[in-house]
Amino acid sequence: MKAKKSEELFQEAVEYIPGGVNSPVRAYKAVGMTPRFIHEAAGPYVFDEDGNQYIDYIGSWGPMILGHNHPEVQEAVVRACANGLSFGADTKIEVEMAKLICESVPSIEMIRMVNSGTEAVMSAVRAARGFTGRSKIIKFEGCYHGHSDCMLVKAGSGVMTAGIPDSAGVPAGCTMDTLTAIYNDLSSVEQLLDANPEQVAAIVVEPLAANMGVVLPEDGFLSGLRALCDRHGALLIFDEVITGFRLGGFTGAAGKFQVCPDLTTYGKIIGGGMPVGAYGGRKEVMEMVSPVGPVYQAGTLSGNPVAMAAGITQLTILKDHPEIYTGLAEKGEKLFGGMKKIFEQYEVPCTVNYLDSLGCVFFQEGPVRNYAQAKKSDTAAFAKYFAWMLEHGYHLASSQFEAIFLSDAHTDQILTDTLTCLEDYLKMVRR
Ligand code: KE4
Repeated sequence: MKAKKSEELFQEAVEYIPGGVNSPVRAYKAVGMTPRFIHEAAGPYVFDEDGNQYIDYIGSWGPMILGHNHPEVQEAVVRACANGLSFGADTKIEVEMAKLICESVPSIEMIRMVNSGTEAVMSAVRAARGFTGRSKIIKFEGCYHGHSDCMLVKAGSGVMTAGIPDSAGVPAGCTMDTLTAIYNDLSSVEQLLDANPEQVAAIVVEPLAANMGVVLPEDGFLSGLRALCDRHGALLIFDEVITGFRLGGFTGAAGKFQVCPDLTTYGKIIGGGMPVGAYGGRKEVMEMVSPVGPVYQAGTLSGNPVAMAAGITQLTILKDHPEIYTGLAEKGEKLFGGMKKIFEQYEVPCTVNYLDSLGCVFFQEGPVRNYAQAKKSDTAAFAKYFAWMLEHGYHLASSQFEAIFLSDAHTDQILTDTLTCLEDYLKMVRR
């Protein structure tokens, strides 16, 4: 596929934007290729500036669960624009959005809109610290919760090690209260809690990890975190920026795994493709937040009416059509289960982790149940597979440590064709 216009645009982009991208993962650095500049999208397709069509398995990193440019979402945005783009004042639609989520998700009694997942997690952590009066938080190696300073922590080692910044520009003081545990390892969490008695405000976890590739919570892990939080007086924060309103249905991972967090963060799907994040949970915690309580948090475009129109339309479609979720689970089984079989058939060492519409291919024997194991993957082999799939019209996340996002728009034929393309790749590699 020719990529002349993308190459020209990328050359210009790097002159004006760091790395030529507004978010690092888009730079294709992990695969050493020129990123494709997307001109438009519809349903399961994206089209680049050179006119190439791709089946899209990124879906804007999760928001496009109904497929791109869903007509009802687009119409709602156009209608909202006609009334004005932003008022910086209360609007009816913000109340409708908050009510929809609070009435649908058992653990959410109150919710505050923000503009990104990063902002949602940053604010939820602040609310938890304000509510408990404690400073420390526990996160997990390999989990990503946005780029707020306290979350940019090098994978910790040892129980007593204070968090070490994992980015330049983050002072040690910002991460010294961030402790790092091992995903699916409750004893690593218990050690940190015991070593920091009555100091941990919250445990922040991706209830299904999707930023080290996809790693599923093992039986008892999430319920174990719930029990540890109750025993130690810490809050449990589910970062559902990816899993929210995707995994297992409208009530997300909390519903799927039947574990009730104290706070939940959202992003992506609740914006329908527009910049929206949110955090919510127990009323007594959320009422710590300004202007009711002493925890400050604000945002010029929070609850923006156009963004709310996109988000509430998408959420309403999902709520009114639960069959979409059974369909997504079936699509996931067909695609990821099919990939698993093909890799086994061609005796290529791969581990396919998946649940419902989220999955990924680790180029290694496996199993992959935490970050240390995920890091053993053959990223060079991933890059070759990525390049083949892109060349043959499949737009995948350009990193071994990201997810494949399925949408309602991915048809059975598209999944069959994707599996055929994978098989053709393995035949070529094996020759
Ligand atoms: P944003 O600030 O990018 O809206 O959300 C941050 C965030 C928080 N929590 C979880 C679990 C997330 O996955 C994310 C962001 N996800 C990445 C995809 N791995 C966004 C893609 C990007 O960084 O461009």
